[in-house]
Amino acid sequence: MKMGFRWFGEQNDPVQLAEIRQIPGVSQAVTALYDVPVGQVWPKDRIAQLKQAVTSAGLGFEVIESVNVHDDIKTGQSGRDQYIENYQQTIKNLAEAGVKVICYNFMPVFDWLRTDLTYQLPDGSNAMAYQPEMLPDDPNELIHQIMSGSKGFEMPGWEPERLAHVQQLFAKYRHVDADQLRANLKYFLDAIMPTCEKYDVRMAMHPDDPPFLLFGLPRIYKNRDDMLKIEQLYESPYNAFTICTGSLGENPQNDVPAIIREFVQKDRAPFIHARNIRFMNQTKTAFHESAHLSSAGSLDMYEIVKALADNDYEGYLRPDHGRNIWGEQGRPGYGLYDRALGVTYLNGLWEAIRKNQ
Ligand code: CS2
Ligand code: MN
Repeated sequence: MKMGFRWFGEQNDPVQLAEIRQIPGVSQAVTALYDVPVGQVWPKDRIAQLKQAVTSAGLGFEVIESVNVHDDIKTGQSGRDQYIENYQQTIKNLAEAGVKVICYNFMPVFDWLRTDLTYQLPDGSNAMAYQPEMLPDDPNELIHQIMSGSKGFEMPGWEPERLAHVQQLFAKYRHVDADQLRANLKYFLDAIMPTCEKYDVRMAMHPDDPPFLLFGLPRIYKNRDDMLKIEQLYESPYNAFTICTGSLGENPQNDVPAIIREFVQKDRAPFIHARNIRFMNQTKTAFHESAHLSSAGSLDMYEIVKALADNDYEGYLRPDHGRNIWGEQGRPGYGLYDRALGVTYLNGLWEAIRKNQ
């Protein structure tokens, strides 16, 4: 297992690479060029600069999260071929810099969704939460709340400049159901997989978060069945998954350790996001994120790490969202402290399980 830590870059991340370097057992920075517009080629010189920053801090530059996929590709618009060509070029450029895994997602319109980014836990820390009753039925209402600032936060994919065009975006998806979205994914995979195979870069798709239907938009990576369908679109170890324990775990039907076992055994899981969540109601439809410990949430992190250790997992793993603790401000879910505690706990589980094998 190779432990990574997400870093949002010099401009955007209050966490420094030098700090990440001091977390015991972290060998990789998981990062991206955040200012290249979606759909454009990532320039070689910018990749080289980023790599230089990461490697000179003593960390590896082998996992990118994310190279986002343009909505024209997801919706199958006529402009998609150009965007796909750009994506192929980005894969080549990243491969030349030694990148082995690219995390991406195929979520329509926006990335993850929460109803609160600073939900207060009993111990005084803050975490992100999702309570469906706080969500308006009409996405326009939520968009309005976010744009007017009354919600007080932004989420990836919900940036004001994007929301300005969000009506058009929703309109583009009006005729895209789950089968069509999968067909568009197949078109994309058919085009990029030969490049991935040639340059030895594995694509690792991130689950939909939360893993259930929202605002009538199609969602195609919610559970094991979805994964089997995606796998069949292009049979190759390069067509692979990011298994995000928190995202999949938000649906109590998902047996996360079993999913990990199956897909690690098949060599389709080069990247794992480890995170815990706690259900907040009887029906398990609401949750907040929690510290990584099993006892802090609803997921059994021991079983999750065991599923990896039992299968001699050699891929990459990073702690996913943590809480904001010890007065740390900054990016919700991505503070230094709680994720660092998560790393230490996960490494402890790993060592104990391995020594007992
Ligand atoms: C991440 C995702 O911040 C997060 O929760 O796990 O947003 C992830 O980076 C993207 O969906 C992957 O493309
Ligand atoms: Mn994740």
